[in-house]
Amino acid sequence: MNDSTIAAVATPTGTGGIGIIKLSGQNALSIASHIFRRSHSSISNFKSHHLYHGYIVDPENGRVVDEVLLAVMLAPRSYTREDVVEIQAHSGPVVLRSILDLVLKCGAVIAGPGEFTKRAYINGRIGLTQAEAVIDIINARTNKSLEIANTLIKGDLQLCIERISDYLFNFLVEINAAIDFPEDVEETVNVDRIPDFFQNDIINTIKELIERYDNGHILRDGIKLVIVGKPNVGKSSLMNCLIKKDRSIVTDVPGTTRDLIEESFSLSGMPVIIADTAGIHDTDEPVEIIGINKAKNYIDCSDLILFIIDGSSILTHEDYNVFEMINKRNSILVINKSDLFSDRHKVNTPDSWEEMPKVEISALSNKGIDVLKDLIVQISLRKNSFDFQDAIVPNLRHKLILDQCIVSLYSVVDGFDRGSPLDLIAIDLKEAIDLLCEITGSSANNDVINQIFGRFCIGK
Ligand SMILES: Nc1nc2c(ncn2[C@@H]2O[C@H](COP(=O)(O)OP(=O)(O)O)[C@@H](O)[C@H]2O)c(=O)[nH]1
Ligand SMILES: [Mg+2]
Repeated sequence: MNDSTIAAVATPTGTGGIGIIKLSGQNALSIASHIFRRSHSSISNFKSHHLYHGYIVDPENGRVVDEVLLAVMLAPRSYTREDVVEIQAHSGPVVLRSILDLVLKCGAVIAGPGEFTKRAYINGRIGLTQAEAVIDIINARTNKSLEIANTLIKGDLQLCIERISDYLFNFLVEINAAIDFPEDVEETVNVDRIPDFFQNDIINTIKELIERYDNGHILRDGIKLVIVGKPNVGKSSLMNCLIKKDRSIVTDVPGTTRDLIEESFSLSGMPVIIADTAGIHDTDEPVEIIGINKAKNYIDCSDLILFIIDGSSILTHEDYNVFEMINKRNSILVINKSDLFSDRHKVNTPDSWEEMPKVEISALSNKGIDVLKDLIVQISLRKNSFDFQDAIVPNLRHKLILDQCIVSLYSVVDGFDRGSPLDLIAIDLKEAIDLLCEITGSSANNDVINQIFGRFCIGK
Protein backbone atom coordinates (compact mmCIF):
# COMPACT_ATOMS: atom_id res chain seq x y z
CA MET A 1 0.00 0.00 0.00
CA ASN A 2 1.38 3.38 -1.01
CA ASP A 3 1.61 6.12 1.64
CA SER A 4 1.14 9.10 -0.62
CA THR A 5 -2.19 10.46 -1.79
CA ILE A 6 -2.13 11.27 -5.48
CA ALA A 7 -4.17 13.80 -7.42
CA ALA A 8 -4.67 14.73 -11.05
CA VAL A 9 -7.11 16.30 -13.46
CA ALA A 10 -8.76 13.22 -14.97
CA THR A 11 -10.49 14.88 -17.92
CA PRO A 12 -8.88 16.27 -21.09
CA THR A 13 -7.58 19.82 -21.05
CA GLY A 14 -9.69 22.52 -22.64
CA THR A 15 -13.11 23.85 -21.92
CA GLY A 16 -16.15 21.63 -21.50
CA GLY A 17 -19.20 20.77 -19.42
CA ILE A 18 -17.45 19.15 -16.50
CA GLY A 19 -13.88 18.50 -15.50
CA ILE A 20 -12.90 15.99 -12.85
CA ILE A 21 -10.15 16.13 -10.27
CA LYS A 22 -9.37 12.76 -8.82
CA LEU A 23 -7.68 11.96 -5.51
CA SER A 24 -6.58 8.54 -4.32
CA GLY A 25 -4.87 7.48 -1.13
CA GLN A 26 -5.30 7.30 2.61
CA ASN A 27 -5.57 11.11 3.00
CA ALA A 28 -7.95 11.66 0.09
CA LEU A 29 -10.91 12.41 2.38
CA SER A 30 -9.06 14.64 4.83
CA ILE A 31 -7.47 16.63 1.98
CA ALA A 32 -10.86 17.09 0.30
CA SER A 33 -12.46 18.12 3.59
CA HIS A 34 -10.06 21.09 3.83
CA ILE A 35 -11.38 22.61 0.63
CA PHE A 36 -15.00 21.39 0.28
CA ARG A 37 -17.82 23.30 1.94
CA ARG A 38 -21.42 22.19 2.26
CA SER A 39 -23.98 23.34 4.76
CA HIS A 40 -25.06 20.85 7.44
CA SER A 41 -22.59 18.01 6.80
CA SER A 42 -18.91 17.22 6.52
CA ILE A 43 -17.11 14.73 4.32
CA SER A 44 -16.42 12.37 7.21
CA ASN A 45 -20.20 11.63 7.32
CA PHE A 46 -20.55 11.12 3.56
CA LYS A 47 -21.72 7.75 2.34
CA SER A 48 -19.48 5.90 -0.06
CA HIS A 49 -20.61 5.99 -3.71
CA HIS A 50 -22.89 9.00 -3.24
CA LEU A 51 -22.68 12.38 -4.91
CA TYR A 52 -22.70 15.59 -2.79
CA HIS A 53 -23.26 19.17 -3.88
CA GLY A 54 -21.06 21.93 -2.43
CA TYR A 55 -18.32 24.50 -3.05
CA ILE A 56 -14.57 24.37 -3.38
CA VAL A 57 -13.20 27.09 -1.14
CA ASP A 58 -9.63 28.29 -0.73
CA PRO A 59 -9.04 27.64 3.01
CA GLU A 60 -6.56 30.54 3.26
CA ASN A 61 -8.97 33.31 2.28
CA GLY A 62 -12.40 31.67 2.17
CA ARG A 63 -12.79 32.54 -1.51
CA VAL A 64 -15.13 30.26 -3.51
CA VAL A 65 -13.30 28.69 -6.44
CA ASP A 66 -16.17 26.70 -7.98
CA GLU A 67 -19.51 25.06 -7.34
CA VAL A 68 -19.01 21.30 -7.60
CA LEU A 69 -20.29 17.78 -7.04
CA LEU A 70 -18.12 15.54 -4.93
CA ALA A 71 -18.11 11.75 -4.77
CA VAL A 72 -16.43 9.58 -2.17
CA MET A 73 -15.52 5.98 -2.95
CA LEU A 74 -14.14 4.29 0.11
CA ALA A 75 -11.51 1.55 -0.03
CA PRO A 76 -11.60 -1.18 -1.12
CA ARG A 77 -14.61 -0.50 -3.40
CA SER A 78 -12.82 1.98 -5.63
CA TYR A 79 -10.81 2.06 -8.85
CA THR A 80 -7.50 1.91 -6.96
CA ARG A 81 -8.75 -0.03 -3.91
CA GLU A 82 -7.77 3.07 -1.91
CA ASP A 83 -10.01 5.88 -0.68
CA VAL A 84 -10.92 7.88 -3.77
CA VAL A 85 -12.50 11.34 -4.02
CA GLU A 86 -13.70 12.74 -7.31
CA ILE A 87 -14.52 16.41 -7.63
CA GLN A 88 -16.71 17.29 -10.60
CA ALA A 89 -16.06 20.92 -11.35
CA HIS A 90 -16.75 23.17 -14.32
CA SER A 91 -14.25 22.36 -17.00
CA GLY A 92 -11.88 25.18 -17.78
CA PRO A 93 -8.11 25.09 -17.53
CA VAL A 94 -7.92 27.83 -14.88
CA VAL A 95 -10.60 26.48 -12.55
CA LEU A 96 -9.25 22.91 -12.71
CA ARG A 97 -5.68 24.10 -12.17
CA SER A 98 -6.79 26.16 -9.16
CA ILE A 99 -8.54 23.19 -7.53
CA LEU A 100 -5.57 20.93 -8.28
CA ASP A 101 -3.21 23.50 -6.73
CA LEU A 102 -5.39 23.56 -3.59
CA VAL A 103 -5.33 19.77 -3.15
CA LEU A 104 -1.57 19.74 -3.72
CA LYS A 105 -1.17 22.48 -1.08
CA CYS A 106 -3.21 20.35 1.32
CA GLY A 107 -0.79 17.44 0.98
CA ALA A 108 -1.58 15.49 -2.19
CA VAL A 109 1.16 14.78 -4.72
CA ILE A 110 0.66 15.00 -8.45
CA ALA A 111 -0.05 11.60 -10.05
CA GLY A 112 2.30 10.20 -12.70
CA PRO A 113 1.02 8.79 -16.01
CA GLY A 114 -1.32 5.87 -15.37
CA GLU A 115 -0.65 5.98 -11.63
CA PHE A 116 -4.29 5.40 -10.63
CA THR A 117 -4.39 2.26 -12.78
CA LYS A 118 -0.94 1.24 -11.56
CA ARG A 119 -2.26 1.41 -7.98
CA ALA A 120 -5.26 -0.72 -9.00
CA TYR A 121 -2.76 -3.29 -10.27
CA ILE A 122 -0.35 -3.04 -7.31
CA ASN A 123 -3.26 -3.29 -4.86
CA GLY A 124 -4.40 -6.47 -6.62
CA ARG A 125 -7.71 -5.25 -8.05
CA ILE A 126 -6.71 -5.98 -11.64
CA GLY A 127 -4.04 -8.05 -13.40
CA LEU A 128 -1.46 -6.57 -15.72
CA THR A 129 -3.35 -7.59 -18.86
CA GLN A 130 -6.43 -5.79 -17.55
CA ALA A 131 -4.40 -2.66 -16.86
CA GLU A 132 -3.15 -2.83 -20.44
CA ALA A 133 -6.74 -3.11 -21.62
CA VAL A 134 -7.53 0.24 -19.97
CA ILE A 135 -5.11 1.99 -22.28
CA ASP A 136 -6.45 0.01 -25.25
CA ILE A 137 -9.98 1.19 -24.43
CA ILE A 138 -8.84 4.80 -24.20
CA ASN A 139 -6.95 4.52 -27.48
CA ALA A 140 -9.53 2.41 -29.35
CA ARG A 141 -10.21 3.96 -32.73
CA THR A 142 -12.82 1.50 -33.95
CA ASN A 143 -15.61 -0.64 -32.56
CA LYS A 144 -13.60 -3.81 -33.19
CA SER A 145 -10.56 -2.64 -31.24
CA LEU A 146 -12.90 -1.60 -28.42
CA GLU A 147 -14.49 -5.07 -28.42
CA ILE A 148 -11.07 -6.73 -28.16
CA ALA A 149 -10.00 -4.39 -25.35
CA ASN A 150 -13.20 -5.22 -23.47
CA THR A 151 -12.46 -8.95 -23.47
CA LEU A 152 -9.06 -8.12 -21.99
CA ILE A 153 -10.49 -5.88 -19.29
CA LYS A 154 -12.94 -8.59 -18.26
CA GLY A 155 -9.82 -10.57 -17.41
CA ASP A 156 -10.35 -13.44 -19.86
CA LEU A 157 -6.69 -13.53 -20.92
CA GLN A 158 -5.57 -13.11 -17.31
CA LEU A 159 -7.65 -16.14 -16.24
CA CYS A 160 -6.57 -18.23 -19.20
CA ILE A 161 -2.85 -17.61 -18.52
CA GLU A 162 -3.29 -18.12 -14.77
CA ARG A 163 -5.01 -21.46 -15.41
CA ILE A 164 -2.09 -22.61 -17.58
CA SER A 165 0.61 -21.43 -15.19
CA ASP A 166 -1.20 -23.06 -12.21
CA TYR A 167 -1.23 -26.35 -14.09
CA LEU A 168 2.44 -26.02 -15.05
CA PHE A 169 3.34 -25.08 -11.48
CA ASN A 170 1.64 -28.19 -10.09
CA PHE A 171 3.41 -30.28 -12.70
CA LEU A 172 6.72 -28.69 -11.65
CA VAL A 173 6.00 -29.52 -8.01
CA GLU A 174 5.44 -33.17 -9.00
CA ILE A 175 8.65 -33.26 -10.99
CA ASN A 176 10.60 -31.69 -8.13
CA ALA A 177 9.10 -34.20 -5.73
CA ALA A 178 10.15 -37.00 -8.07
CA ILE A 179 13.68 -35.56 -8.15
CA ASP A 180 13.94 -35.16 -4.38
CA PHE A 181 12.02 -38.22 -3.19
CA PRO A 182 11.97 -40.70 -6.07
CA GLU A 183 10.88 -43.65 -3.91
CA ASP A 184 7.83 -41.91 -2.45
CA VAL A 185 6.53 -40.42 -5.66
CA GLU A 186 6.91 -43.25 -8.09
CA GLU A 187 3.64 -44.86 -7.17
CA THR A 188 1.42 -41.80 -7.21
CA VAL A 189 2.82 -39.68 -10.01
CA ASN A 190 3.90 -40.81 -13.39
CA VAL A 191 6.71 -38.55 -14.58
CA ASP A 192 8.06 -40.99 -17.16
CA ARG A 193 6.07 -39.47 -19.96
CA ILE A 194 4.54 -36.13 -20.76
CA PRO A 195 0.86 -35.94 -19.73
CA ASP A 196 -1.65 -35.81 -22.60
CA PHE A 197 -3.15 -32.70 -21.09
CA PHE A 198 0.18 -30.89 -21.44
CA GLN A 199 0.39 -31.78 -25.14
CA ASN A 200 -3.24 -31.38 -26.09
CA ASP A 201 -4.53 -28.62 -23.94
CA ILE A 202 -1.67 -26.45 -22.70
CA ILE A 203 0.44 -26.27 -25.84
CA ASN A 204 -2.57 -25.95 -28.12
CA THR A 205 -4.06 -23.12 -26.09
CA ILE A 206 -0.83 -21.14 -26.27
CA LYS A 207 -0.51 -21.84 -30.00
CA GLU A 208 -4.07 -20.63 -30.48
CA LEU A 209 -3.41 -17.42 -28.55
CA ILE A 210 -0.39 -16.68 -30.75
CA GLU A 211 -2.53 -17.30 -33.84
CA ARG A 212 -5.20 -14.98 -32.48
CA TYR A 213 -2.61 -12.24 -32.22
CA ASP A 214 -1.48 -12.83 -35.80
CA ASN A 215 -5.05 -12.65 -37.06
CA GLY A 216 -6.42 -10.12 -34.62
CA HIS A 217 -3.75 -7.47 -34.53
CA ILE A 218 -5.10 -6.03 -37.76
CA LEU A 219 -8.44 -5.50 -36.07
CA ARG A 220 -6.80 -3.91 -33.09
CA ASP A 221 -3.84 -2.04 -34.54
CA GLY A 222 -5.12 -1.55 -38.04
CA ILE A 223 -3.94 -2.53 -41.47
CA LYS A 224 -1.15 -0.65 -43.19
CA LEU A 225 -1.95 0.05 -46.83
CA VAL A 226 0.33 1.69 -49.34
CA ILE A 227 -0.53 3.04 -52.79
CA VAL A 228 2.28 2.65 -55.32
CA GLY A 229 2.61 3.21 -59.03
CA LYS A 230 4.41 5.32 -61.59
CA PRO A 231 3.64 9.08 -61.78
CA ASN A 232 0.22 10.30 -62.92
CA VAL A 233 -1.70 7.01 -62.69
CA GLY A 234 -4.02 8.41 -60.01
CA LYS A 235 -2.40 7.45 -56.69
CA SER A 236 -3.27 10.70 -54.95
CA SER A 237 -6.77 10.68 -56.45
CA LEU A 238 -7.32 7.15 -55.07
CA MET A 239 -6.02 8.17 -51.64
CA ASN A 240 -8.50 11.05 -51.56
CA CYS A 241 -11.36 8.77 -52.65
CA LEU A 242 -10.61 6.28 -49.89
CA ILE A 243 -10.23 8.79 -47.07
CA LYS A 244 -13.04 10.92 -48.52
CA LYS A 245 -11.17 14.19 -48.36
CA ASP A 246 -8.74 16.20 -50.45
CA ARG A 247 -5.61 15.34 -48.54
CA SER A 248 -3.20 14.70 -51.42
CA ILE A 249 -2.63 17.23 -54.17
CA VAL A 250 -3.93 15.96 -57.51
CA THR A 251 -2.60 17.48 -60.75
CA ASP A 252 -1.78 16.30 -64.23
CA VAL A 253 1.84 17.33 -63.61
CA PRO A 254 3.87 14.17 -63.00
CA GLY A 255 5.87 14.19 -59.75
CA THR A 256 3.43 16.29 -57.70
CA THR A 257 3.53 13.98 -54.68
CA ARG A 258 7.14 13.97 -53.62
CA ASP A 259 6.86 13.00 -50.00
CA LEU A 260 4.96 10.23 -48.30
CA ILE A 261 1.53 11.22 -47.02
CA GLU A 262 -0.11 9.12 -44.31
CA GLU A 263 -3.76 9.20 -43.21
CA SER A 264 -6.01 6.94 -41.22
CA PHE A 265 -9.61 5.93 -41.74
CA SER A 266 -11.92 3.09 -40.79
CA LEU A 267 -13.09 0.32 -43.08
CA SER A 268 -15.86 -1.99 -41.82
CA GLY A 269 -14.75 -1.24 -38.28
CA MET A 270 -11.11 -1.98 -39.09
CA PRO A 271 -8.57 0.81 -38.57
CA VAL A 272 -6.62 1.54 -41.75
CA ILE A 273 -3.45 3.55 -42.13
CA ILE A 274 -2.93 4.47 -45.74
CA ALA A 275 0.06 6.08 -47.43
CA ASP A 276 0.18 7.91 -50.74
CA THR A 277 3.68 7.77 -52.20
CA ALA A 278 5.83 9.54 -54.75
CA GLY A 279 5.43 8.12 -58.25
CA ILE A 280 8.11 5.52 -58.87
CA HIS A 281 10.17 6.25 -61.98
CA ASP A 282 13.72 7.01 -63.15
CA THR A 283 14.73 10.46 -62.06
CA ASP A 284 17.79 12.50 -61.12
CA GLU A 285 15.77 14.97 -59.08
CA PRO A 286 17.12 14.68 -55.49
CA VAL A 287 13.81 15.40 -53.70
CA GLU A 288 12.00 12.85 -55.86
CA ILE A 289 14.71 10.26 -55.20
CA ILE A 290 14.23 10.65 -51.43
CA GLY A 291 10.44 10.29 -51.89
CA ILE A 292 10.87 7.17 -54.05
CA ASN A 293 13.18 5.60 -51.48
CA LYS A 294 10.65 6.32 -48.75
CA ALA A 295 8.00 4.57 -50.87
CA LYS A 296 10.25 1.52 -51.27
CA ASN A 297 10.83 1.31 -47.50
CA TYR A 298 7.13 1.71 -46.80
CA ILE A 299 6.32 -1.19 -49.13
CA ASP A 300 8.42 -3.48 -46.90
CA CYS A 301 6.50 -2.68 -43.73
CA SER A 302 2.97 -2.55 -45.16
CA ASP A 303 0.34 -5.28 -44.88
CA LEU A 304 -1.20 -4.72 -48.30
CA ILE A 305 -0.08 -2.86 -51.42
CA LEU A 306 -2.42 -1.13 -53.86
CA PHE A 307 -0.46 -1.30 -57.14
CA ILE A 308 -2.12 1.18 -59.42
CA ILE A 309 -1.83 1.51 -63.20
CA ASP A 310 -3.51 3.72 -65.79
CA GLY A 311 -5.88 1.38 -67.65
CA SER A 312 -6.38 3.82 -70.49
CA SER A 313 -2.82 3.71 -71.80
CA ILE A 314 -0.30 0.98 -72.48
CA LEU A 315 2.05 -0.22 -69.79
CA THR A 316 5.57 1.19 -69.77
CA HIS A 317 8.81 -0.14 -68.32
CA GLU A 318 8.09 2.04 -65.28
CA ASP A 319 4.98 -0.03 -64.48
CA TYR A 320 7.06 -3.21 -64.79
CA ASN A 321 9.67 -1.70 -62.46
CA VAL A 322 7.01 -1.05 -59.84
CA PHE A 323 5.79 -4.65 -60.19
CA GLU A 324 9.37 -5.91 -59.64
CA MET A 325 9.66 -3.67 -56.61
CA ILE A 326 6.58 -5.04 -54.87
CA ASN A 327 8.10 -8.46 -55.41
CA LYS A 328 5.08 -10.69 -55.02
CA ARG A 329 4.08 -9.13 -51.70
CA ASN A 330 0.42 -9.06 -50.73
CA SER A 331 -1.00 -6.72 -53.41
CA ILE A 332 -4.09 -5.70 -55.31
CA LEU A 333 -3.76 -4.56 -58.92
CA VAL A 334 -5.84 -1.41 -59.25
CA ILE A 335 -6.61 -0.51 -62.88
CA ASN A 336 -7.55 3.16 -62.78
CA LYS A 337 -9.22 5.61 -65.17
CA SER A 338 -11.93 3.14 -66.19
CA ASP A 339 -13.99 6.15 -67.37
CA LEU A 340 -11.47 6.54 -70.21
CA PHE A 341 -11.40 2.98 -71.50
CA SER A 342 -14.00 0.69 -72.93
CA ASP A 343 -13.38 -3.06 -72.89
CA ARG A 344 -11.80 -2.86 -76.34
CA HIS A 345 -9.12 -0.35 -75.47
CA LYS A 346 -8.29 -1.61 -72.08
CA VAL A 347 -4.67 -2.13 -71.07
CA ASN A 348 -3.28 -5.65 -71.43
CA THR A 349 -1.51 -6.94 -68.36
CA PRO A 350 1.04 -9.77 -68.51
CA ASP A 351 0.16 -13.28 -67.35
CA SER A 352 2.65 -13.04 -64.50
CA TRP A 353 0.42 -10.38 -62.93
CA GLU A 354 -2.58 -12.69 -62.83
CA GLU A 355 -1.87 -13.86 -59.30
CA MET A 356 -2.79 -10.45 -57.94
CA PRO A 357 -6.50 -9.88 -57.36
CA LYS A 358 -7.50 -6.99 -59.61
CA VAL A 359 -10.15 -4.33 -59.66
CA GLU A 360 -11.09 -1.64 -62.16
CA ILE A 361 -11.85 1.78 -60.77
CA SER A 362 -12.22 5.38 -61.71
CA ALA A 363 -10.79 7.56 -58.99
CA LEU A 364 -12.29 10.50 -60.84
CA SER A 365 -15.89 9.30 -60.75
CA ASN A 366 -15.61 7.03 -57.67
CA LYS A 367 -16.58 3.98 -59.76
CA GLY A 368 -15.40 0.66 -58.33
CA ILE A 369 -14.21 2.19 -55.05
CA ASP A 370 -16.69 0.14 -52.99
CA VAL A 371 -15.56 -3.06 -54.73
CA LEU A 372 -11.96 -2.14 -53.91
CA LYS A 373 -12.86 -1.48 -50.27
CA ASP A 374 -14.59 -4.87 -50.00
CA LEU A 375 -11.56 -6.55 -51.51
CA ILE A 376 -9.24 -4.83 -49.02
CA VAL A 377 -11.39 -6.04 -46.11
CA GLN A 378 -11.64 -9.57 -47.53
CA ILE A 379 -7.90 -9.92 -48.08
CA SER A 380 -6.99 -8.41 -44.71
CA LEU A 381 -9.29 -10.68 -42.81
CA ARG A 382 -9.02 -13.83 -44.90
CA LYS A 383 -6.85 -15.48 -42.27
CA ASN A 384 -9.73 -15.05 -39.85
CA SER A 385 -11.52 -18.32 -39.88
CA PHE A 386 -12.81 -17.82 -36.37
CA ASP A 387 -15.34 -15.48 -34.92
CA PHE A 388 -13.80 -12.56 -33.08
CA GLN A 389 -16.85 -12.10 -30.92
CA ASP A 390 -15.59 -12.37 -27.35
CA ALA A 391 -12.31 -13.90 -28.53
CA ILE A 392 -9.23 -13.24 -26.44
CA VAL A 393 -6.68 -11.43 -28.58
CA PRO A 394 -3.30 -10.91 -26.92
CA ASN A 395 -1.31 -7.75 -27.60
CA LEU A 396 2.23 -7.63 -29.02
CA ARG A 397 3.87 -7.78 -25.56
CA HIS A 398 1.89 -10.90 -24.68
CA LYS A 399 2.53 -12.49 -28.06
CA LEU A 400 6.33 -12.03 -27.84
CA ILE A 401 6.31 -13.69 -24.41
CA LEU A 402 4.05 -16.53 -25.64
CA ASP A 403 6.49 -17.13 -28.54
CA GLN A 404 9.28 -17.71 -26.01
CA CYS A 405 7.02 -19.74 -23.75
CA ILE A 406 6.11 -22.21 -26.48
CA VAL A 407 9.81 -22.79 -27.19
CA SER A 408 10.34 -23.73 -23.52
CA LEU A 409 7.28 -25.98 -23.55
CA TYR A 410 8.51 -27.80 -26.66
CA SER A 411 11.85 -28.30 -24.87
CA VAL A 412 9.94 -29.94 -22.03
CA VAL A 413 8.19 -32.28 -24.48
CA ASP A 414 11.49 -32.98 -26.21
CA GLY A 415 13.15 -33.66 -22.84
CA PHE A 416 10.54 -36.32 -22.03
CA ASP A 417 10.82 -37.85 -25.52
CA ARG A 418 14.55 -38.16 -25.17
CA GLY A 419 14.46 -39.32 -21.58
CA SER A 420 16.46 -36.30 -20.34
CA PRO A 421 17.13 -36.03 -16.59
CA LEU A 422 14.16 -34.54 -14.72
CA ASP A 423 16.18 -31.66 -13.31
CA LEU A 424 16.92 -30.42 -16.84
CA ILE A 425 13.26 -30.70 -17.78
CA ALA A 426 12.38 -28.77 -14.62
CA ILE A 427 14.55 -25.83 -15.79
CA ASP A 428 12.56 -25.47 -19.03
CA LEU A 429 9.29 -25.82 -17.20
CA LYS A 430 10.27 -23.16 -14.67
CA GLU A 431 11.26 -20.88 -17.54
CA ALA A 432 7.82 -21.30 -19.16
CA ILE A 433 6.09 -20.49 -15.85
CA ASP A 434 8.24 -17.39 -15.27
CA LEU A 435 7.38 -16.16 -18.76
CA LEU A 436 3.65 -16.58 -18.17
CA CYS A 437 3.95 -14.67 -14.90
CA GLU A 438 5.40 -11.76 -16.87
CA ILE A 439 2.15 -11.62 -18.83
CA THR A 440 -0.13 -11.63 -15.80
CA GLY A 441 2.18 -9.34 -13.86
CA SER A 442 2.75 -11.66 -10.95
CA SER A 443 6.47 -11.50 -11.67
CA ALA A 444 6.88 -8.70 -14.18
CA ASN A 445 9.95 -6.60 -13.52
CA ASN A 446 9.82 -2.90 -12.78
CA ASP A 447 11.03 -1.84 -16.22
CA VAL A 448 8.16 -3.66 -17.89
CA ILE A 449 5.64 -2.20 -15.47
CA ASN A 450 6.98 1.32 -15.87
CA GLN A 451 6.93 0.94 -19.64
CA ILE A 452 3.31 -0.20 -19.62
CA PHE A 453 2.06 2.57 -17.34
CA GLY A 454 4.25 5.16 -19.04
CA ARG A 455 1.94 4.84 -22.07
CA PHE A 456 -1.01 6.10 -20.03
CA CYS A 457 -2.17 9.66 -19.76
CA ILE A 458 -1.99 11.52 -16.47
CA GLY A 459 -5.20 11.14 -14.49
CA LYS A 460 -5.95 7.51 -15.47
N1 LIG B 1 -10.06 10.43 -66.41
C1 LIG B 1 -9.52 10.16 -65.26
N2 LIG B 1 -8.52 10.89 -64.76
C2 LIG B 1 -7.99 10.59 -63.57
C3 LIG B 1 -8.46 9.49 -62.81
N3 LIG B 1 -7.74 9.43 -61.67
C4 LIG B 1 -6.84 10.46 -61.73
N4 LIG B 1 -6.99 11.15 -62.87
C5 LIG B 1 -6.23 12.31 -63.30
O1 LIG B 1 -4.88 11.93 -63.50
C6 LIG B 1 -3.99 12.98 -63.11
C7 LIG B 1 -3.00 12.48 -62.11
O2 LIG B 1 -3.69 12.14 -60.91
P1 LIG B 1 -2.97 12.02 -59.51
O3 LIG B 1 -3.94 11.48 -58.56
O4 LIG B 1 -2.27 13.28 -59.17
O5 LIG B 1 -1.88 10.91 -59.87
P2 LIG B 1 -0.55 10.46 -59.08
O6 LIG B 1 0.58 11.19 -59.70
O7 LIG B 1 -0.44 9.00 -59.34
O8 LIG B 1 -0.75 10.78 -57.66
C8 LIG B 1 -4.87 14.10 -62.60
O9 LIG B 1 -5.07 15.03 -63.65
C9 LIG B 1 -6.17 13.40 -62.25
O10 LIG B 1 -7.30 14.24 -62.33
C10 LIG B 1 -9.53 8.72 -63.34
O11 LIG B 1 -10.04 7.77 -62.77
N5 LIG B 1 -10.02 9.10 -64.55
MG1 LIG C 1 0.41 11.97 -56.40
